[in-house]
Amino acid sequence: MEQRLTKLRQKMAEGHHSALLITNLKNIYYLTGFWGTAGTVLITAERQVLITDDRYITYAQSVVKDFEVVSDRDALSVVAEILKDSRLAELAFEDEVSVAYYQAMQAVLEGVSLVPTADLVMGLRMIKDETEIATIQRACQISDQAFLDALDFIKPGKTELEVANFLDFRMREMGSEAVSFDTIAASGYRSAMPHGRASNKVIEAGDALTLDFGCIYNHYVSDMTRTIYVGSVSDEEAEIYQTVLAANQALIAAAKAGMEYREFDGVPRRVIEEAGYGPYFTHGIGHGMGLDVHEIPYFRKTATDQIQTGMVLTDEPGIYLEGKYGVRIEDDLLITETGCKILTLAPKELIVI
Ligand SMILES: [Mn+2]
Repeated sequence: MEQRLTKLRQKMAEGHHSALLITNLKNIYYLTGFWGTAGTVLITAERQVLITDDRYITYAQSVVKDFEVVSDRDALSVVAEILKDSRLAELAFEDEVSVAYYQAMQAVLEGVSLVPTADLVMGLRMIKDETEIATIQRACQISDQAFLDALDFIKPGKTELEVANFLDFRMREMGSEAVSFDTIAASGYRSAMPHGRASNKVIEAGDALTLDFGCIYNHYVSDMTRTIYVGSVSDEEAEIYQTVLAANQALIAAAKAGMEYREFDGVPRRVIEEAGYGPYFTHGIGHGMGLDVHEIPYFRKTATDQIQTGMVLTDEPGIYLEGKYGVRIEDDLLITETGCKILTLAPKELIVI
């Protein structure tokens, strides 16, 4: 954690920021170890202060090591005082704050010039350290096992919600604290909806079933997708499945540090285009993940930034034939110097149950 603070101060210096206000609660957790709903962090060259309230103070004092911890429900007034004492007239802040919060800053921090910043802490969070990787790996193991167990549970006659609840419950039984997002269980024609949240639809023999789910383990997420077939699979569905799988695997074979963002998206997309299904792959290839299930980087077709060692990225190509069915296969990849390591290890061969 100390290293994270040192790196952040370097970035502050590069941007000529003498004081930085952090309000994103996950960024606060990343820097301090404090996890709560009331937290504000101020960092200057000499001081680092976490301001919370009385509900959290005992906990905060026990977990936060390198920060001054203050309890005050009026955090911005505390910030104003510190800036005044330190003779600082400028405050950088995270540009994701609400308009209402910005107006409160203007009112309480009168005379202080407010400088919006983007991705200062998120930029650090993009590269995972060993502890973070081990935690994400555990989250992935839990979702892998839940998927394997669900294969015995899924039968014609069950509803999508029953399957989603099964997955969610199994992941909690194995030590996860929550799901990463509302579990997607989309069967039959609904599998053509990339984000078909579980519904009361009954799963029937002959349905494709796409399950996109993940868990939160010690604050870090997993995010995986598998498509399986109930009872039988048609030739066209099998062809689409093999195409999506080939795209997913082409990226696994090619991904390594130094690859441009546009290639990270382009390599698997070309596999689908060459098979004639280009127009039916309607979303991006993936995203970064960690404390958030969607975090930088994202992959635009023109971006020439390079992926880096220590990024954890999803590889999730899909093909969706509206009104008929769809396929998506999603893995979580750790980028390394020479390639990538697959963190989600649930089977990917075409499964008919
Ligand atoms: Mn995803």
